[in-house]
Amino acid sequence: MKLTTAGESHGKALVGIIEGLPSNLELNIKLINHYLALRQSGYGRGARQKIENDKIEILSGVRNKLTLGSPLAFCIINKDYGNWSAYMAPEGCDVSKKTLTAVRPGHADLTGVLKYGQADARNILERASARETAVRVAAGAIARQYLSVLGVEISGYVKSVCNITDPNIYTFEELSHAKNNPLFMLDGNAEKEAVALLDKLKENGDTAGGIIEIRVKGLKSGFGSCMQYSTKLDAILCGAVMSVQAIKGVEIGIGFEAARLAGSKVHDEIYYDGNYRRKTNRAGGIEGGMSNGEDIILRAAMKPIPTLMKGLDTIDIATKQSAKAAGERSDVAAVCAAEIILESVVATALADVVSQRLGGDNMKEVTERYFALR
Ligand code: EPS
Repeated sequence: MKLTTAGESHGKALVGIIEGLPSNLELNIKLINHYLALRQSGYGRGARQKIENDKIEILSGVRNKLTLGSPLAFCIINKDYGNWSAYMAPEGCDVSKKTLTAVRPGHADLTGVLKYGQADARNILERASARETAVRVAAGAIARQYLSVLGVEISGYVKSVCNITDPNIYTFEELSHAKNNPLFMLDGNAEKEAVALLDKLKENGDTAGGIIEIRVKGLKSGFGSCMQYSTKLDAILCGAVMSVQAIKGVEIGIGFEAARLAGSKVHDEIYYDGNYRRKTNRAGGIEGGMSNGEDIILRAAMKPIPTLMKGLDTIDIATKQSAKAAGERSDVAAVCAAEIILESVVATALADVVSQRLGGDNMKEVTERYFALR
């Protein structure tokens, strides 16, 4: 199951093509739109989200709610294109009106213009923008529906915003409450502090990142492989997570903490009660590059958004003079969006791993093969 995305942030539309979906997967389109709306929500989002009302339009691969086994093509229309067609239209437009030359530290702007031979960083940022993640959320919502038939569920929450951290550990079921809260956090006190911090940062024209925890429940053991480096489940999931804009670190299970502890405090001891079980889950559900049947636990660090309203010191590439980086408009924090995006990319990567092991041209074959596994 492979996803290809296309689209510029202020172009006509974002586009996705998913290949490798089996036939007869029943899709709930409302659910896809629900996740798209969640991606747009959360405290700290900017003015763009008031313009957009992201909805999937399926163009091929589905008939009467059922997948056909053919490539599933879809688009999400950019409503803001109405305001940008004069500067973005492929048919011809005035590109001089919306140039960005005061390149933003931390964004793709400078390296992108040098690599692609551009004089205007807009030709870079339009594609590098995190708006592209709307496609990944829509695809993830489809992948989730495939996994859900197999009893595999994905959830998560925001663990930290900037330096404010929720120290608690939650059950998978408790995570479902997170999305009712303004910052998708579960600890009310931490969230209140985080909201106040974001308000202060906004006043100062600054931005914040955070830590997001994602969990997968119900995946049987043996997905991913120890036989070839490129097929290791942890490598695949970390790669998917790191491909999301602004993600700078990923850990699985106790992650970096494992480096500071003795082996006896790290590895999960095994017992047997009719099934093989582990006393703890510090490995985060993956051993030897394979799922071990425990919940997969993954945390990702998101850096602060690099578009700061107050502007950082930079160079204007048109004049080579010192300048303040372009402000545009910006989110103060997009940790809630990132939480939904990370659930989505994990779903898509996992659906690919599952479908590679099971094969199956239709959902009947897929489910029979999955439930026949030990
Ligand atoms: C985003 C849309 C963008 C930004 C943000 C993500 O909208 P605009 O550029 O029109 O304000 O809000 O993009 C970035 C953080 C970025 O660095 O490009 C979205 O829909 O998620």
